[in-house]
Amino acid sequence: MGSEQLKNGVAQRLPAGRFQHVLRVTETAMILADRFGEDKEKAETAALLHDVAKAMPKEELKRIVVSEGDPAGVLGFHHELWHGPAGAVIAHDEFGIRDADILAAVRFHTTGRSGMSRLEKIVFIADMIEPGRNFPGAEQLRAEAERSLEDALIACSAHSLQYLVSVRAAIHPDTLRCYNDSLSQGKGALNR
Ligand code: DGI
Ligand code: FE
Ligand code: FE
Repeated sequence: MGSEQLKNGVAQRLPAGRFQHVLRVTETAMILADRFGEDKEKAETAALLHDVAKAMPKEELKRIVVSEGDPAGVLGFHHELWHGPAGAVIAHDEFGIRDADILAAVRFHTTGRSGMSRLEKIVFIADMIEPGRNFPGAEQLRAEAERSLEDALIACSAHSLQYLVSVRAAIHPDTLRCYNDSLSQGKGALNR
């Protein structure tokens, strides 16, 4: 499937505003791929598909996650965590994606995880820093991503964790593992 065909398929599954977010994430992911030596085409495909399941009804997402045995254990957490794993299934079954790294980048884009590949980091970070994101602190995250993928991961992961704690959201183990693992790879750890 070419990238135009992929774009059309994703556009059909998403409301216009969400599709625009996907296009901005894709552009950002391709810039990061260029900057940090990742395959641009893989970054494009993974970013185009990262939110492919975002508009599906909760019951449908749950059905897909249950059908594959919920390997990451997301069903006990907020339903926002279901569209990544479900999206990976859609990417495989409906879009014919067989590249394990692309499928992992879609699957883990919301929580992150320990031992993320370069492609997984790129999609995770691009999702947070795309130009439409204007939460306080977004500029700082963009600045980190100019220099180092590892330090950007620490900054994005820490920011997301702080936000989740501030709203008293339950933290998925992969969200926490992503943060802890990012500290061991970057220079931004405070060593406590
Ligand atoms: O799909 P997007 O809106 O583009 O972004 P996303 O998939 O990164 O995040 C969706 C939401 O999931 C966001 O509001 C933050 C939330 N989230 C991320 N990790 C966790 C989480 N929510 C809970 N409860 N626990 C987590 O560990
Ligand atoms: Fe998402
Ligand atoms: Fe997204």
